[in-house]
Amino acid sequence: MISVPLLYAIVDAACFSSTEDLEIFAEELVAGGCTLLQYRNKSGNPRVMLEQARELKKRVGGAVKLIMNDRADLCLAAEFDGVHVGQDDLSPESVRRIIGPDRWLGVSTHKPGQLEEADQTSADYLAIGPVFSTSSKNQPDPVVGLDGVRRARPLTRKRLVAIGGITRGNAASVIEAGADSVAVISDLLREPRKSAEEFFRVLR
Ligand code: 3NM
Repeated sequence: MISVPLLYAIVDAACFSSTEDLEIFAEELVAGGCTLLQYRNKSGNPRVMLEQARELKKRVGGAVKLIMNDRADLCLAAEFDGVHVGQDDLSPESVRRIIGPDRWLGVSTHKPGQLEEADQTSADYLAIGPVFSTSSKNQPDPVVGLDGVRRARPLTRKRLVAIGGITRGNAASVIEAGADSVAVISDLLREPRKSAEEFFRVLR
């Protein structure tokens, strides 16, 4: 069983105007105590993605686990520690065949049926969301609320990561509802180090 930290920080390339800014953000998160980062780039230019991922690996790879969103091939190419896939990406088992038994595999789910299905795979952790409304994702699924987290908890023994609209203000309630970890984009952007520290303070 993997051990996920309480805060799962997502570095979304769409939020930065340069690779340098993205790297500085990642370094600040690490300084704030983050030990798990996901690199997300929905614009999907694979060359840019690999370049940024390699830079991240160089700058913070020694200190944190790095998860590649969507792309198993780029996970291997950048020597990341895992892959996170959604419902429309390669299936968890296809990704597992590519990344091998040791790298982490996470799967996004948005309703109980998807969670139960993903629970039958070799995924290491399952994400459930959006818990609250979010502006960081195009066409998000319907909000599941804290009740959605409570309902998800008994459906899997895998690590449960909640995502979507989670802030320092509501994170504790999400963990209380049964999540093992909260995944966050927006509420880390403005002051990454301070925000990460505050997340850990309220979640402890
Ligand atoms: N996935 P923020 S919600 C990337 O429901 C993502 O699966 C979601 O960003 C899901 O912390 C989401 O800014 C956006 O709300 C999370």
